[in-house]
Amino acid sequence: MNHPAMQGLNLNTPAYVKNARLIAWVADMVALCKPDNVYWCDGSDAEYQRLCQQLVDAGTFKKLNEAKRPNSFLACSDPSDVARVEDRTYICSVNKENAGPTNNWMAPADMRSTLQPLFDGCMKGRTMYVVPFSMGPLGSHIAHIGIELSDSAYVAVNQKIMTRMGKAVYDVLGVDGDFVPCVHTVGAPLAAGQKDVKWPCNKTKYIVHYPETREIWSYGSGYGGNALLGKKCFALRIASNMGRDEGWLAEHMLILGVTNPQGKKYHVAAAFPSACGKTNFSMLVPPAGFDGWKVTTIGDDIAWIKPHADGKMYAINPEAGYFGVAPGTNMLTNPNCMRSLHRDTIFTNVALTDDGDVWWEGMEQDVPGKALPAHLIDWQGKDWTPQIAKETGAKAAHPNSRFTVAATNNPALDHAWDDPNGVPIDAFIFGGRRSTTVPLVTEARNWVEGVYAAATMGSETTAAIVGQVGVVRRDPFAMLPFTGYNMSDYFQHWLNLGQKLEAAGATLPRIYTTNWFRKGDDGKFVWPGYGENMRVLKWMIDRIEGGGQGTEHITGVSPRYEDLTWTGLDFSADQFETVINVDKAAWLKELELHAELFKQLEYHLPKELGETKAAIERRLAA
Ligand code: SAT
Ligand code: MN
Repeated sequence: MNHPAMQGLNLNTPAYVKNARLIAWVADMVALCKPDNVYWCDGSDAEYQRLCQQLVDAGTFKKLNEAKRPNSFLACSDPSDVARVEDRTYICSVNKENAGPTNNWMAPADMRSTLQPLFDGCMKGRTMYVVPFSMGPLGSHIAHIGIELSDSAYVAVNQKIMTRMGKAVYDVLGVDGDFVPCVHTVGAPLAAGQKDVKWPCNKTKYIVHYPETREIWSYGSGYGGNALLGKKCFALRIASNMGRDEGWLAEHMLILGVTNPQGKKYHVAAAFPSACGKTNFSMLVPPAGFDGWKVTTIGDDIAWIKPHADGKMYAINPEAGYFGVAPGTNMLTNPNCMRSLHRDTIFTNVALTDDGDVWWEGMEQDVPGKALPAHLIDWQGKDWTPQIAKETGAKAAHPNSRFTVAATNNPALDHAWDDPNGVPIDAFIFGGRRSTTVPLVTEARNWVEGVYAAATMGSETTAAIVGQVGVVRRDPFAMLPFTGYNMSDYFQHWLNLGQKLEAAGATLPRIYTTNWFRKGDDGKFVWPGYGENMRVLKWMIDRIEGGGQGTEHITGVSPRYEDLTWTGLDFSADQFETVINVDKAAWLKELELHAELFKQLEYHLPKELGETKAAIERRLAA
């Protein structure tokens, strides 16, 4: 073997790293990727500052105006590398059936021989960063450790914010602890003397998961979920496999706490597809008329949920920061988020103002009549003026532009956000983005009906994925791109877990579906959304407490106009009808789409789902 020792490259392994499997794996990866240097991240603030400065010197980062946005940076990516690449994402399980029809699959041996020549020498001229991280509070029985090897300093600094990253991970790992190996390269080796570009990446991209051996290999992209491997790759695709094997859930869900004026607290976990407002919902500010209500954030994107001995399901946020969508975020839509971004933030693909601050579309929507900035540098480094935007439609910020910020910056952070035991979940919400058909909110009458609703959820695509925006597709549990095994087996796992807990006498969390996105005849959203979603949240809590009323229909129970609290909002019964009504003709069409999905997922599809569909059809026909 072409070992690094034989090439004369020192691994520089720090004395505090004692895990034999880790050291051997790093040596193997160094031999394969052939970096010029190996750097073991310790996660210290000094290291963060040093790496950020290095990124500034390399032109990847621009330091923002220290007076306006202290300790913050802007990175602008290559225009070809701006979002997750679902068509390049693979689940390489031993058997094709285990990846299922919703995942790209290649036999592990074939994928390994495809990747081998790509990774061979892929880090030449670069430094390999060894990034130790814990998904979940360090040492929590729900948490897991990952080690990411990356040739991107951008990844290292983002991981410092997004995860519990640093030296302390090695104390938990010990000499023989387990970790998920994650290898990442931008796929842009440098020849001797070759000048680097600001955002190295490769046209060829592979985001690869080996579920049985719990490995992640990512090639060619430096962006978001393609490169920050703790997030979608580990915390969802690999962790969903762990959860299935070990009896827990890895979900694409925010987690929030909501406290009523009497001081009683509830916890809700809510799944929405990427870029559909999870961050906003997790930081919700109750509107006028909701004095004494408080919403606090535990997580904004991912939940790991385990049943405990008391029969309740407890959730932790495996992440430690938010990688949220910038456009549309403002003091009206999400004031807590805007306050989080005041300092210590990495922005990616937003626009730069002439005074060294950031801007994005929808940032100042809250100030009526406020003029647009007269001049900006857009995310591609070009001049932007309102005139240019008018003439060409050019966006100053990319629609999938992001901020990376620590959870601890969030003024609405829940005091239990870091609790190793997690928080007990009272309700699950599944929200699609649909301009028609699906009502504002529906409560499932039981667990199976809830699983059916989540499994058949549809949503219009957003800029978070490379491809066409606004296309309705089935997105079961908002997990279509993230379930790391056969989708029907995943449905079965949900059913089994519910059944097991119910049989043990537990009260299961209620399951709701929501749709904030219905449009009127004028093509505009009817429901005001954002803080006003509190009205829906309160109805759910009323239902949990046994007082909330509603009306039964084909897929569950929805509120009537009089069942929601309207104080402080001018929203008519007619408008409510537009967002809540269940149209028979539309649902007949909708059920055809469910049938299509079930046909695709036929292999191992739980029979309960077919039965639930038949029951809906009977109610429709009645
Ligand atoms: O790019 S990420 O995967 O981190 C964001 C998302 O698509 O939700
Ligand atoms: Mn997400």
